[in-house]
Amino acid sequence: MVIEGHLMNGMNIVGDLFGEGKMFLPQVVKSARVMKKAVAYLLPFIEEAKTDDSSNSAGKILMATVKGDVHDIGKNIVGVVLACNNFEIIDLGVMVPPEKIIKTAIEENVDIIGLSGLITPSLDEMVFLAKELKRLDIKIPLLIGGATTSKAHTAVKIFSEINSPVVHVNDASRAVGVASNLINKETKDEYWKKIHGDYTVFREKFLSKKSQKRYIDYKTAKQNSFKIDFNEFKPIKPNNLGIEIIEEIPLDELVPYIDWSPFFNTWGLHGKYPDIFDYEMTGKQAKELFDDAQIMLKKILKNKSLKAKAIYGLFPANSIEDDIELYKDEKRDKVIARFITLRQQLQKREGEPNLSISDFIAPKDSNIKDYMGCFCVSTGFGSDELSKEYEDKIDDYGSIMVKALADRLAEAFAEYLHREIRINKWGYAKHEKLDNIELIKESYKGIRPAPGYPACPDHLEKTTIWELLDVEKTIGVKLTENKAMWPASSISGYYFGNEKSKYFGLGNINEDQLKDYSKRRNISLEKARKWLSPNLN
Ligand code: B12
Repeated sequence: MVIEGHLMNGMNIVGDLFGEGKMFLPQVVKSARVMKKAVAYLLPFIEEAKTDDSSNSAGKILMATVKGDVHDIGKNIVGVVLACNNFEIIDLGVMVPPEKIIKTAIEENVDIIGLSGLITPSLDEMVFLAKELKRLDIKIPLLIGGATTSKAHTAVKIFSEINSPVVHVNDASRAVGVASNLINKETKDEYWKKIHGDYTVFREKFLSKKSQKRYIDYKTAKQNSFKIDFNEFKPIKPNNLGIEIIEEIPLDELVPYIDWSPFFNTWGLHGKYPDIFDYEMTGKQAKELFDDAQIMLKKILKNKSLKAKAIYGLFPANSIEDDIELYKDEKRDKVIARFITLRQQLQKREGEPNLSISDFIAPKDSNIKDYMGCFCVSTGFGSDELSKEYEDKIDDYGSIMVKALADRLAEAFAEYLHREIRINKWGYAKHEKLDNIELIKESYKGIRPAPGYPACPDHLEKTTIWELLDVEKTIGVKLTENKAMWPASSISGYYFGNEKSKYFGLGNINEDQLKDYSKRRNISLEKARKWLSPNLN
């Protein structure tokens, strides 16, 4: 009675207010904490409540981050929101193989399977699972979510591969409505009919729009490269060539480099820090959340519960067409690594180049000595253990907060190290004087794109960085089979020092570049297609 009549009624109000936009995510997660703690306290006294419990369940939902992916903040948030609304959640965690998802779904007789993923290789894992469900004639609806997913991916790549309903959910506030509609016997057919119609039209439009875009052949794209005058924009030799390991850096050195705006975004509060505190609707919530974060951050710093480690290397380098060769030393006769880049193939307006990041490095035949770097930073050591401590205390708010802060520190570390590189280690911008706001705006010279980002979407490049820097052995950051990094709060990327280098989006490429890429990478065409699938025409 206490649980069903009082606590659940309270949570239902929280759920409704959240759905109506009158309550915000941090408040919902905190309310859920109160509810869960109260239930945990009461259960031993009212054992029979367990049996009553299931009868009141709004439905059983299995949640999992797919194989090879390590991210779970989004999934965990959605899990809490659904649980607040009477859904029973079976959370299988991260890196969950498809066989385990399907086996558990059947054994537990779940109503819905919810999949999450942050990086693009996870998209294919979701398609694979959909195909498996179809092959095994399992008709459990799928919910798709996570930063890299989109309505386009769900409607174009998954929808056609499955016999049961599949819905993309880009926001925790939509999850309850979608799940309820898919489970409720009275609404489910009509709801799916509507989504089915919407996805069918969306898919057709998407495919026809795609075919209207004009692409040029790879050879012509290479001829239309971005041409830097390397005599005018002369490469600067790094002060320290070679590899350096940063075994540990005190976390408080990183705090000034934190970009807080994405932190609010994680918690569903959108806006720029610190202006967000003045927003009429969400300002108060944002401030409360920020204050909670400062308390947690202080604890983390005091107890040293997270460890920050990094490794980077700066090397002599030259480009050969779309490859970048890194050399052992200035003799430049021993290649120690080869980065394989991709080039834009979309037809550009007159005078606009088809970019590749290899354009930012002087070509070998120019005989100009150029340089390049790569790195991996992590602030995630200790994060899983600390968030588990909060989970064990039935505190999802604390557990999610730990991970969100670890991610902020990872970004801050990447920013800190990049600044060190520019000013000291490489030293090409030794007179740079930028404050944190200018750093966030990326007003500095040179770039640090990360494999997976729009200019260089090929996640396989991380394998080259790992081999070159021996990342796993030196600092302990591992790559999963789909090239996600563990611990989750890690970033890896390249350093380009030329002031003409810039960020851009690769867009889609054609079959001719794919074939050339597979040869250069020395992998089968089929494998190349799998890794580059989000960027293929
Ligand atoms: C913060 C962030 C990070 C953090 C980690 C985030 C995390 N722990 O989840 C850090 C800084 C560590 C990071 C690292 C990297 N990142 Co990053 N990152 C982001 C960023 C800016 C925001 C993602 C985020 O946390 N959003 C907030 C959370 C709460 O949202 P969410 O996960 O999407 O979840 C919501 C919904 O999707 C939905 N949802 C989620 N799951 C589910 C499940 C179900 C069933 C349902 C119904 C709903 C649902 O509800 C949630 C709540 O509303 C995005 C860009 C963007 N704007 O999305 C890039 C982005 C995700 N990152 C990207 C990349 C490439 C990387 C790196 C590979 C870069 C690199 N080489 O180092 C690494 C990978 C790290 C690793 N361990 O492997 C790419 C991914 C695309 C791709 N090409 O693969 C993005 C899209 C940036 C980009 N434009 O290229 N990243």
